[in-house]
Amino acid sequence: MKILIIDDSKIERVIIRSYLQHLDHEVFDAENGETGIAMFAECNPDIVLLGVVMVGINGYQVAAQIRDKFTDWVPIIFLSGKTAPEDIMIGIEAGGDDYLPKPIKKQILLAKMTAMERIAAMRTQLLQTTKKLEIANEELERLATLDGLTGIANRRHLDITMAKELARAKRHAQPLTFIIADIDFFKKYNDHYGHIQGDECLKAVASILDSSLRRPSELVARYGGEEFCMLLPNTDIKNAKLVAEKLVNAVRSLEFRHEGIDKQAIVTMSFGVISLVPSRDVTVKELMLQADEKLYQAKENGRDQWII
Ligand code: GH3
Ligand code: MG
Ligand code: MG
Ligand code: MG
Repeated sequence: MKILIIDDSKIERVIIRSYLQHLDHEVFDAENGETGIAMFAECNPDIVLLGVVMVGINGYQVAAQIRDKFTDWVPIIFLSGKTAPEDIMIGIEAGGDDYLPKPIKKQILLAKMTAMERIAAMRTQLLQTTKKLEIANEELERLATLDGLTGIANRRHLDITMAKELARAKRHAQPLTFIIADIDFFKKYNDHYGHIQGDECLKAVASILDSSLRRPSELVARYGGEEFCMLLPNTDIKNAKLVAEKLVNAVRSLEFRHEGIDKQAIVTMSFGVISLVPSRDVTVKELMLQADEKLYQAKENGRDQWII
């Protein structure tokens, strides 16, 4: 342990040093409060042994300043000839952890130091555990935003982001584009290839949609089943059309065979697109319904296309 002794009596400092001498401690000492505080910052002690009556600032003030300036807790034990109950009270209230009357008995000092060391070790362990929990919590929070199968954003994250982005678009009177996409004839795909391969297809589709929209503000989420949503802040109709065309082609470019339809067929997707500068009364639900309506039209119109 690193031990800092702050006491203006040289004899006292020498005596305490002698008590600690044969133990494996590194001992620093200061002859007044000001030097003691400076030394505290410098040597980063594990424990402070602090006199009370000193020239300049007294021990109570030293303890209070240490507690005030340094957030990390270090045990402080007062060593003082002032032993009235109120002295002890003041010392503890100032930030001390224990209070030993002078003349100091070696065994008592060492025993009290051991107790403080134990508390400090428990505290360190607790801080480490807290840190680990914080990291684990962050990871859990991140995982809670992801879809288990495809690894892209999930419905929950989509709902939260949509509410936020809709509010932002309203606030800044900016355009917002929202897209719902649905794989064409996916039931037939599952029927033909089985659900395991169906899942592979979902992963590939999610991945190509996700990598087609790379701006940090753009969100691709799995809405559920074989339906995906895309949210593009600050994107107007003109750009929305370009994006939709790009997405239709991106899914085609996977060239995922779909013999459940016919020998030459590949997996395609239909997209319902809406783009608007939202007025104050527009809701997330309305955006969803409108995009869904466009998606329905794309399906009716022969699939493998976008409708805005
Ligand atoms: P349409 O072109 O009209 O969209 O036809 P569709 O067959 O794709 O539409 P429908 O909604 O009837 O079928 C969706 C299918 O998606 C049914 C379901 O078995 C499948 N599906 C939903 N979630 C999953 C999943 O997580 N994994 C797999 N493999 N299939 C899924
Ligand atoms: Mg569907
Ligand atoms: Mg469907
Ligand atoms: Mg479908």
